[in-house]
Amino acid sequence: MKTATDGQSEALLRQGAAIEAAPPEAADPEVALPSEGHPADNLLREDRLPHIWCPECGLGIALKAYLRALEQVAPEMPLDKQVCVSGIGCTGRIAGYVNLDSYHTTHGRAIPFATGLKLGNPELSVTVFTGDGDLLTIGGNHFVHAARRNFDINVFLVNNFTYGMTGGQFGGTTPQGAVSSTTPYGNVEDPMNVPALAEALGVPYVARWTTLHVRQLARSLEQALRTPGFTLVEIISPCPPGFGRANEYRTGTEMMKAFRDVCRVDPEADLRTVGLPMRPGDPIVCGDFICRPRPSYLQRYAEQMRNAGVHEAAAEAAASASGEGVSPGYSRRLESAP
Ligand SMILES: Cc1ncc(C[n+]2csc(CCOP(=O)(O)OP(=O)(O)O)c2C)c(N)n1
Ligand code: SF4
Ligand SMILES: [Mg+2]
Repeated sequence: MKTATDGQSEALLRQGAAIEAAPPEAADPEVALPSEGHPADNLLREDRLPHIWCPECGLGIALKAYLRALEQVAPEMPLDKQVCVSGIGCTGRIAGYVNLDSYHTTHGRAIPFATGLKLGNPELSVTVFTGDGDLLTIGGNHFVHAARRNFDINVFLVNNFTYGMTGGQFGGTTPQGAVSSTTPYGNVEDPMNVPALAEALGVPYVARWTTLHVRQLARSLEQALRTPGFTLVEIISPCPPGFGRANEYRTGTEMMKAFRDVCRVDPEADLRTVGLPMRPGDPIVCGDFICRPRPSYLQRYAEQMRNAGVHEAAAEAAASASGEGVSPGYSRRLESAP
């Protein structure tokens, strides 16, 4: 088992420290910027940039991991078949920045929107990029039922323990005792244990990484894109103004250092024990926890239509949509090492 204090994480932090320590360079008007642009330019909507995110927000890392995963699956799953759906929130902005067909819908309703989209055009690969408030607090009911149905969408959840966009109110993943703008004396509620909830609902692919685990996260998002049925990747991410500052992590860097210190990669963990109380020193257990395929909603639907001998076209569409013929080829537990 590799832990988050491995060489890769150390190297990332050293790189960050080197950037901090480097003396500012004087602008040289003779030095032209590279004309080729950024390697991710084709995957971003330049006209929507600069982004709105705060310095040290983890969302840029989450977006980059998503772009990387899209690049990896593109030979088999072309970009014009990839769709990104979001609700409202800082995380929801990802749908607006990524250069795909994308939909920025209402708060808490990304899952019903994505469900309709997939039913309407089963050939699409539909991904919901969502925040903890969006998915689990206002949108909790939709999450539970889409997961229970094993409906064929991917859900990439950025859990920053707060309603970041609206000023740091507490929500369904805010740790007990945490200070927020609406719990100035500390949150009296217990937070949800997201991987355990997903397991209880039978979700076939469940993973959790932090924004420090850049490579593991990108690979996990890629695996989710390749897996038929409902998939859930929880991405633990810093939000300095909404959660960090009031709760021991003054800056995003401090929170990333805390990730380095307390993360434990354990893909075999008992998911009942991986809740995130976030008391100082408490572990954040990460890994590709579940890779346990079962028939998805659309696969079952296709089979039913075939058996009934009706709606052949619908059955074919559902079958192609649900990944039949696009073999995920994964083992039950994915390799977690970088
Ligand atoms: C129906 C509705 N209720 C409330 C809001 C206000 N609102 C917008 S974003 C948001 C919270 C977002 O939190 P989260 O989903 O965790 O995303 P983050 O900003 O943290 O990424 C709220 C309450 C809204 N836009 N619509
Ligand atoms: S409020 Fe939090 S989640 Fe929103 S952009 Fe700022 S750091 Fe990121
Ligand atoms: Mg949030």
